[in-house]
Amino acid sequence: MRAALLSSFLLAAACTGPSEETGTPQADCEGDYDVYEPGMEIRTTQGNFYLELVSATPDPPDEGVNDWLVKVTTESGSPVNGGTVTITPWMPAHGHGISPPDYSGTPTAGDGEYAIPAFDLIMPGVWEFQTLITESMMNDTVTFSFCIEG
Ligand SMILES: [Cu+2]
Repeated sequence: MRAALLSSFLLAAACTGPSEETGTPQADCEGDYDVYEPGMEIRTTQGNFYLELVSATPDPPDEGVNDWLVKVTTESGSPVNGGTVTITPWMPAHGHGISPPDYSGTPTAGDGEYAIPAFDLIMPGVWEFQTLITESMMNDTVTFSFCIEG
C-alpha cells in the first residue's frame, strides 16, 4: 500500500502538463512544452513566417503515426506557396530523433498549405519539432514541443 501511494505521488509530481488537473494518466513529460490546439500559430525565430498547425491526426498528436497539415504565411499574412517546410522530430531527453529524420511538406491545393509526410513518434514523452521554412532567398526556423502521452 505504501509503495503504491509513493509511486502515484512521484508520477503526479513529474507531470506539469495541463492533464494534471483532470487526473488523466500521461507520459512522464518534464520541463516546458507547448499545448497543441488545431489552428495554433507559431511564429518563426526571426519573425519571417508564421507556421499554422491546421490539423493533426491523431488530435492531439500522439505516440505512433502522425499526419499533419500545416500552413505557412509571411509576416504580413500572405500564404507562402512554392516554399519548403521541413519538420525534424527530436526527443531531447533521450537525444534521438526518428528514422528517417526529416519530413518535408508537399504543397496541397495552395493557400500556403503543406501536407507533412506521416511520421512515427516511437515513444511517449516530450518531443521537439525542429522546423525549417524557406521561401526563395529567405529562411527561418522555429522549434516547438508537445507532450506525447502515448
Ligand atoms: Cu526517447
